[in-house]
Amino acid sequence: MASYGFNDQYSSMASDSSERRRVGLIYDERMCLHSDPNDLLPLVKPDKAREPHPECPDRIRAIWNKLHSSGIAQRCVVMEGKEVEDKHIELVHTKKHINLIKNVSSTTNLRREELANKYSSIYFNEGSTEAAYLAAGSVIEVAEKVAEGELDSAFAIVRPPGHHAEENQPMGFCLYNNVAIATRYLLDNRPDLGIKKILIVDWDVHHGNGTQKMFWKDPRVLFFSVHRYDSGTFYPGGDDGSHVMTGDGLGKGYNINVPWEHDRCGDADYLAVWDHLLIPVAKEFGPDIILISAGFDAAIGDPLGGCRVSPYGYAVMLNKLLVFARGKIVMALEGGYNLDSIANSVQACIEVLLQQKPVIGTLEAYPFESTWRVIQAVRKELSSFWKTLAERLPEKVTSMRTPFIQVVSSDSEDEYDNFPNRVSQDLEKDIDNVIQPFSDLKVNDGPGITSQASIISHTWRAELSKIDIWYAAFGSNMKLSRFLCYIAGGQNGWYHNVLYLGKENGIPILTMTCQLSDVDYFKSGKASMCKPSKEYANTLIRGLVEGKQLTEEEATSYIQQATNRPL
Ligand code: X5A
Ligand code: ZN
Repeated sequence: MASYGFNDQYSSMASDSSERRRVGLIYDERMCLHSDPNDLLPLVKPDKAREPHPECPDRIRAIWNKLHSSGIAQRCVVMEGKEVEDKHIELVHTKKHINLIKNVSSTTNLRREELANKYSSIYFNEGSTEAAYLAAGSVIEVAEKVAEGELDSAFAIVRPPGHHAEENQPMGFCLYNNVAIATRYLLDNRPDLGIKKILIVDWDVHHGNGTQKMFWKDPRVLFFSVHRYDSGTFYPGGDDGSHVMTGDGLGKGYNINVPWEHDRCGDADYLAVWDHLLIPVAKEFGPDIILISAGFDAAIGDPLGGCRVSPYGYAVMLNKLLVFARGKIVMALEGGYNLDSIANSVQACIEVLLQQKPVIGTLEAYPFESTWRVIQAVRKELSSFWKTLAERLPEKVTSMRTPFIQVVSSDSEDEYDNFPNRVSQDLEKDIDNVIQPFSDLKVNDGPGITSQASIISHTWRAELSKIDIWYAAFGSNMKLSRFLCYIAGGQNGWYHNVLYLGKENGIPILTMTCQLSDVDYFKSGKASMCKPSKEYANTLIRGLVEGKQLTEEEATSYIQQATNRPL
C-alpha cells in the first residue's frame, strides 16, 4: 500500500538539540473535586447505578500519573494550579455567568441539580467552583509564562474543559472558557508582552462554539476548529460548526471551521487538513503565540468521538505547528474520555514539545474522499481572505483517498436485508481495493511455531493494521447466509485472536475479537497469535448451526480445524 506520506522530521528541531526546551506542566489535584454527583448514587442506591460520567476526575489523574511513570514530567517545569481572578473572567463572560459558577458550590444539592438542568450537558457539585477557577487560572498562568519567554511551551492538564462555555452559559461539560480567557488576557491585559495575533487551534472532536462566538468579530484571533459535524447532528449541533461560519465585521475570515461529514476520521484526514488548510493559513497569519484547545476525544478508542487519531498523529499535528511563533505553544486540555488514549496522546505531545527526539514515520493510509470535499469547500469559502487558499490543489494529491463504506451496526441485522443489492459497481471496485492487500498475505505456509512463523505472523499483522474493512462470510451476523461485511478498527478497536478460516470465493475469511487495551501490544507483534477461546469458538459454531449453514457436526469440525490451522 502506498502511503500518504510526509517527511518533515527535523523541520522544527531546535538548531542546537542539546539546548533544552523549557516545557511547563501545570496540574492541581483540586481540579479533581469537580465530579458528577450522580456517580455517587450507586453507593446510596445500588439499583440506581448508571454509567459514570465520562468527564471524570480520573481523566487528569490518568494523564498526570502516566507522565510521571514514564519520566516525562520530570523533564518539564512543573507548576501548581492558580485560581483565575474575576476581572479576567469578565473579559469573556457576563457577571451573571460568573455569579452562577462562583456560588454554585455553596448552595444545596437540590438547587445545584435544578441549575444544572437548565443547561446542556452540565453537572455541578461542591467542587465545581474551585475546579473552574483553577482550570481557567492555570491556563492563564502558563500562557503568561510562555508569552514572556520564561517557558518555551506548556501543557495545562485542566478540567473542567472550556471550549463549549459561552459568554452567558456553561455547556457541554464546560464552565469557564479557559482558552478564551487566557487569549483575551494576553491581548488586553498584557500589551507589554507584545502578543498581537493569536492562533487558536481547536482539535477537540466537538466544535468549539463558545470560543468561536467570543472572537467572532476579532481579527486579532484566528480560530481554527476541526470537528465532527455530521450535517449539524453531532454535539453541540446546529450550524455553528459549519464551514460557512467565517466570522463577521473586522473578524470576517478569521474563523475557520473544518466540519467532518462522518465518523472514523484519522491521522491521514487530520494531516491532510493540516497540510492544505491550517499550515498555509498559519503561515500567512503569522501568529505571535498558538493556543491549542487540546481535546483528545478524536483519539482512537474514545467513547464519544468515533474518530481514529493516534498518539503519533497528534505528535505530527503538533510538530507541524512548532515552526510558528518561535515555538510558543500553549496547550490546554479540553475533552477526551478514554483514559489510556488521552494519557498516551498527551505524552506524545509533550515529547514533541520537549524536542528530544525527531518525529519520524509515515502514514499508511489515505484520507477519505469526503475529507478532500471538506478541504475544498473550506478553501473555496475562505479563498478571498487568505490568498494561499485561492490556489488549486493538485489532482495527484486529492486523488489519494480511502473508500468510504457505510458501517452498519452488526447487531441491527435487519438493516442488512437489502445490502447485497445495494452494492454498486463503484463500491465493488472499492472493496477490491480494500481486499487487495490480502493477496500478499502468507497465511498458510508457515512451518509451525518457529521464529519464521512469528515473522510471518508479524508481517500478517502489519498488513492487517493497514486495513479498515474486512469482509467475511460469517461475521457476527452469522445467522444470515449472505455475503456480509465485517468491520474492524475504529471505535470498536482491533480484534485479537485473529483466526483465518480459509478462503471463500478467493476472499480470506477472518474472525477476530479483542480488548481495546490490547491494541498496542497486538500491533507490536509481541503477542503471539492464538486460538480463539473455547467460548468464542462455540459462538462461531452456534452461529453456523443456527444460521443453517452447516450441521452441528460440520460446524464443529470446521471451526476446530480452523483453530488448529497454523497461521
Ligand atoms: C469538552 C467536550 C463534550 C460534550 C458532549 C455532550 N464536551 N454530549 O468534549
Ligand atoms: Zn469534545
